[in-house]
Amino acid sequence: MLLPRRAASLLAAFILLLVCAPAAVAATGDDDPVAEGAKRILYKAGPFEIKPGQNTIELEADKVPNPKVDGFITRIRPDLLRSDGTVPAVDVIHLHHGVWINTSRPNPTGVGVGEQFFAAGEEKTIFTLPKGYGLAHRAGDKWMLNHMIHNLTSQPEKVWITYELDVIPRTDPAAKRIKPASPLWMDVEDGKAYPVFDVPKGGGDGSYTYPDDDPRAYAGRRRLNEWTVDRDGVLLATAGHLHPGGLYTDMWLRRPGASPQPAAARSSACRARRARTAADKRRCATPAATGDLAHLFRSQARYWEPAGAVSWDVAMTATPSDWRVEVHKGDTLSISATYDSQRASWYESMGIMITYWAPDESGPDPFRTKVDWPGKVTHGHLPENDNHGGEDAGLPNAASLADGPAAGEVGIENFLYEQGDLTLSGAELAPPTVNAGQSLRFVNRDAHNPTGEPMHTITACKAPCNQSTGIAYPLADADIPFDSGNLGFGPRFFTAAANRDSWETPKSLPDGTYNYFCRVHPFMRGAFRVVG
Ligand SMILES: [Cu+2]
Repeated sequence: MLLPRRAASLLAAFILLLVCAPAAVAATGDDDPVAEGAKRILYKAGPFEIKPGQNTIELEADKVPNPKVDGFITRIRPDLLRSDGTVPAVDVIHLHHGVWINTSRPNPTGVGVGEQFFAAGEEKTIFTLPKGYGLAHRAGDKWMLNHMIHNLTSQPEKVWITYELDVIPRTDPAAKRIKPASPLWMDVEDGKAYPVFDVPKGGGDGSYTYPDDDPRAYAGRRRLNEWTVDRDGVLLATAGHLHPGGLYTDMWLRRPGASPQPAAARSSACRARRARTAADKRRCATPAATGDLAHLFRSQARYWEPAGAVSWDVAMTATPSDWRVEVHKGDTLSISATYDSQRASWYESMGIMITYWAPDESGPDPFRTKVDWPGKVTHGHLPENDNHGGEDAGLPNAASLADGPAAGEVGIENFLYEQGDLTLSGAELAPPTVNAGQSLRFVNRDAHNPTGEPMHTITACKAPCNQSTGIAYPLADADIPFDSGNLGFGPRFFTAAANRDSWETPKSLPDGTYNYFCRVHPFMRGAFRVVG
């Protein structure tokens, strides 16, 4: 069943690809100096009315202002703001992704409505081009925003997506010294409207690299994580986008017929001024390339989150400001994304690296010179990530509750699981039971309206899964994982929805009490029991 949706969403389904949240590029941070000749200006897209529990992908073509002068953009800092000027807490409302698209220029790496030149999620990477380069902007360029603002509560919200730009007007003398840089959109699921993959708990070898560790990735399709370089040039900057659980993204270059020259790599790398520490010197002994494959950069997730790689309290490293990599026409650029798989499953994960390059320029050859030096995070801990959760919330331990009815079906309505929800009381609190070998069916009745949402999930979490909700709790960390997908409806392609309203528990579950939560609204907690 496909429910009708707004015209804008249909447009969305028809177009685009891509998505989610990255943000790109080079080092420094929130206190970087304004580039010579540049003005730092705050732009606000919106306001966006966010429905209770919203989890939809939207395209906004009208409310996305941009500079009214010709010039160069050298830095972009993204954020989300409420009408009172505060940044919403990430456990209440968060920017799942925003992708900035210049519809006045084509997308160089794939299909789409335009040049996808920037993106951000809650990692809020600050994009700074190396000195001397800028993204060319023309007054009159039309910008569009593909955004997914995720409301983790049942309360409506109103927010703006903001982007602070450093702009050097074409008329400023400094603009004469700026060379144009162009974006390359690199995505492990490039071309998809919702480019996600799942990381199963226990998958891989403690960490799970996509696509390498998924034998079904790209089955029968082109390798979506690759792009064949279409002209000579030099890469200037990149940074990775990951979701919670993500550890790093890698970028590689394959050059047919190339072979590394380790001696040259060693000598040049170890003479390089960055090879100061013992770790750097050890790295000097490692050629940047193996065979015809060169490693270009690893964008590392630095978790400020005390619990580790489990929340949005993270910053990514971006390439050092002097990172340059010469690429040749016919080379293949590729990326991969690596997640922790020991602690939890990570559903609907992403791996994206927005990269900037200067076509027709030259630079260090990665088969001769080591280029994959460590990057630098673009910001520290952000205060919107202060509620980590995981404290006593006064909810019961489902394992100690009496059996509930053998319901057969559990409805979800008004953000409540109707039987066995840990926030209910009396008879409704008791976990519904299902006989071993049978299934319990969940139905999202909240989606039974023309919008098809809010979506809900039934996602296994480790017992007792009854502590307070925050950015790091609960997690999809049960030893026996299961997940319903997003029960609800959206456009056929341009949605996170499973486009069904129900899900049945696996028949293979052994006897016991199972805790679960809603990934979309993690304050929603429930339990059911399999009985022999
Ligand atoms: Cu929900």
